[in-house]
Amino acid sequence: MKVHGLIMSPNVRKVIVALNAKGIAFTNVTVVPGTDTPEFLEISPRGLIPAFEDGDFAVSDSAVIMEYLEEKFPETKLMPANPRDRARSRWFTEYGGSVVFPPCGTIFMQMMANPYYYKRSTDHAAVDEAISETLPPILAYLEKQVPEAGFLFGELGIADISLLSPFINAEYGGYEIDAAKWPKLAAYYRRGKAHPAFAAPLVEEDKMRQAVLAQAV
Ligand SMILES: N[C@@H](CCC(=O)N[C@@H](CS)C(=O)NCC(=O)O)C(=O)O
Repeated sequence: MKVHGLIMSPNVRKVIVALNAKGIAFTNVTVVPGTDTPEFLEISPRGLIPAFEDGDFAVSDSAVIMEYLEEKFPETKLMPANPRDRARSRWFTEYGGSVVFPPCGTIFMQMMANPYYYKRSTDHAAVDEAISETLPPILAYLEKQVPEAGFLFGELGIADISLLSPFINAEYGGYEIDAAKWPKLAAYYRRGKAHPAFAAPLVEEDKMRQAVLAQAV
């Protein structure tokens, strides 16, 4: 099995964490965002990372890939069993991808990728908007949803992975969930990052991050 993409991308990380949580071996093929070669577009028609290959089968989109993994490898469950919980799991997965990811992605792009990797200037107004306007209502909503202990449906699952992953990129951009305002969410985030399925890729990412930061000097 192959995961195409850059491990530091929040959407690529989601797939890698899901594979780790299920104990499935895979190879990460490095593909940088924006790759539009005919070979890559064949497996990811929108040109977005991640793309995924399982033998002669290929599919893209992190949520689609994670659900494929859930159906193909049901032994370690990353989704709850009953229909209502499954619907809620999909809701949080969607919310993580379409609502949490954009502002977190902006902070990461502007505060880390642009200055240190692309050597472009930072749009501080976009960062301020993400932090002061976009994120607070999202965090207030999530504060009411996440549990005091454990994860949304007990063990770490696709929904948690999808909500947590973008915040790691925001943290790379210097953002921290304010534990005074959103204590349950801040603790949930810390728990998620410490989960073994997240911890392993984060070690790799740290090496990559240090390399990017060093190049900038
Ligand atoms: N819904 C997609 C979103 C994927 C996505 O936005 N990937 C970004 C990197 S995190 C990307 O490839 N960006 C490159 C571009 O926009 O050209 C998923 O969950 O896989």
